[in-house]
Amino acid sequence: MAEDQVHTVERTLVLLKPDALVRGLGGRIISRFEDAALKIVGVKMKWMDEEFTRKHYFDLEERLGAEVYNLTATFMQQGPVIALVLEGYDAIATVRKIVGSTYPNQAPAGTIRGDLSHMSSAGSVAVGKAVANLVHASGNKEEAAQEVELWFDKDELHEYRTLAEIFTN
Ligand code: IDP
Repeated sequence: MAEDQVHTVERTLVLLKPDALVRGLGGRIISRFEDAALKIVGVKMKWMDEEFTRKHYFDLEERLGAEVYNLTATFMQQGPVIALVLEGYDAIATVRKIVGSTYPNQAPAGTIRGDLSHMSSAGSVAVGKAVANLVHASGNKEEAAQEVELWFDKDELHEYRTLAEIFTN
């Protein structure tokens, strides 16, 4: 079997950003992950502060500049977020596919960002607003490991079998 056909069970971090919660979209967004057989193994609600935001987006300023970092940090601290650890086959790439690309106007229909973002969410440095794209999802294996560790203690992550796992094992 070619390496790219080997599917492994992974864990990834998802944040429902403040815009998702104020719009009452939490349940619908979580359902999309559950529909794709991603299992919730950790969940918490948190109000991010400056120090924690810096830890979470530790490389954003270097990647996209101070203005994008500052807009994003302010946006993320406007309200609480829900953090989830999702587990499943190829969870990191699967979640990114379900979430869609960063800029809502470029995210395809069928993705969370493509379907549920408002036009007014298309922020930019020019208009002085962060891109309000509802969800954060770890970008790769290294980021997923770092982010899960940042957000959750080991005893906050849970092991159990879904009905599908019980029937197939
Ligand atoms: P991602 O969330 O799709 O992985 P990143 O490049 O890691 O995208 O950017 C982190 C977050 O910063 C984005 O989700 C978005 O909320 C915000 N952001 C990214 N680029 C811009 C921009 O050009 N203007 C304003 N906010 C931005």
